Amino acid sequence: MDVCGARITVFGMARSGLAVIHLLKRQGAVLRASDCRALDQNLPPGVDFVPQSPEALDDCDIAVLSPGVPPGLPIFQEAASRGVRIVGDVEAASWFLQGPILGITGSNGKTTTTALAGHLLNAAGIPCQVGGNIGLPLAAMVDASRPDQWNVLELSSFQLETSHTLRVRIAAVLNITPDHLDRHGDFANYAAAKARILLNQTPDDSAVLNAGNPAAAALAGHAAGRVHWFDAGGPVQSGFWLESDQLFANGQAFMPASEVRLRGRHNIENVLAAACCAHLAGAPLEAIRSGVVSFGGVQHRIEFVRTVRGVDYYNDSKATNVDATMKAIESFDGGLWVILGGKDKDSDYTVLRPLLEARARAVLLIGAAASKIESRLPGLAGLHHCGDLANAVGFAVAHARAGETVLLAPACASLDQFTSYEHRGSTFKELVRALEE
Ligand code: UMA
Repeated sequence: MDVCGARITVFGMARSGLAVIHLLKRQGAVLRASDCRALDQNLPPGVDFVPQSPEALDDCDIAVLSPGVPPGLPIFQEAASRGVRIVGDVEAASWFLQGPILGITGSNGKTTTTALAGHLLNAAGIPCQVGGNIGLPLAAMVDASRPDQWNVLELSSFQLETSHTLRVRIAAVLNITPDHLDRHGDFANYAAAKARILLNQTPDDSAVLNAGNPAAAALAGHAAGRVHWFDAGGPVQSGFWLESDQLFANGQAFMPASEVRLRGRHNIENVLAAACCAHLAGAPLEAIRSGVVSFGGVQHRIEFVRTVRGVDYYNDSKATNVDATMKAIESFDGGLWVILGGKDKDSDYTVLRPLLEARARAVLLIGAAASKIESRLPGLAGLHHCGDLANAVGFAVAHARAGETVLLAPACASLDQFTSYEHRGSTFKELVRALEE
């Protein structure tokens, strides 16, 4: 793609937008930067800043949107009617990326699966770099990309909805459950954004789908590539599965599930998906087994923090939706003090009731969504309004007994009280680390 001389406005000046600015500048584009807030970043010489307004689109050929900038905003509808091409950061970066893409999407588990897939390729000595929604913008990966190196990418619905020519050679869809409905409007739109990971596949490519998740499995009908299944519920026709506590690859047992260090059945699904992707990229089963055994997980995903006076503390700040929170709760047998709340995403909290009744000693509510969550769980025993994380941890310290577990798994976005889920998780860990024995 030749963008030399093209007039491009990049919207959203955080990690992705800035990386796109630097990439496109090197490609000779004429750039403008825009944001809905005041700029607190340094722009490269020759790049002007224009606040997010129709003027930012004057004389513009292409608008590049950072993932957090919704393409449904009126300004972008106007842009489209003016003939401006609207693309996301991943699409723009993909024009210049070398090497094949192994892409992973899903409502939950994609960061763990992406990190593990990269780890498995490393274990097998297969060159790769890892990035995308996991925290490294694709535009920042272009320079290091090579034709013989895999780009292992976590891809979000935000990034996929604005991708048009992106070709994902090995595309995994882990699960599709309601999330980001405030942005996508309804579940059908959200699922359609996820499905775009298969958009430009050819018969030479592979779709890796979760047979146990109906919305993910339904994508088989849209796959132009070969379909490979994974299933934590038993054998599948072609692919990876769990049966009798053994992980199988196309009929061959390759490791016991007990060797997986990550908690929870959902993490068995993540391991099966990552293993299937890595195998398709050329990793032998022995290397996959040793890679799985040496993988200790990623931060903010059911991350063990510390035991204080017999009480275990786990940080699952990445549980930013109801489904992730359910999976986190299911990973423990009971005795839970669950910290819930944050910025609501138009979520249905009523589905949490059976699990909370079965496994939670108490629910500690924080953040803007606290009252809504309470109203959706009327009469649930053990609900306490704590306001913020420090009070929730303080309450748990005062009341939890040895053998119980305090679990931050908020089912909400973090942005009412924190800058990101990472900020929320780090704050939790600091609070817990500061507790006295
Ligand atoms: N902004 C505008 N106009 C708007 C809205 C926002 O200008 O209408 C501006 C904000 O003022 C801010 C900037 O956009 O300056 C923020 O952009 P961004 O949210 O895209 O932030 P990045 O730092 O570039 O992070 C993005 C992803 N963020 C989102 O999708 C919300 C990161 O995923 C990703 O790691 C990073 O790119 C690198 O690829 C985070 C995330 O929460 C982890 N993702 C969601 C999820 O996992 O559920 C999808």
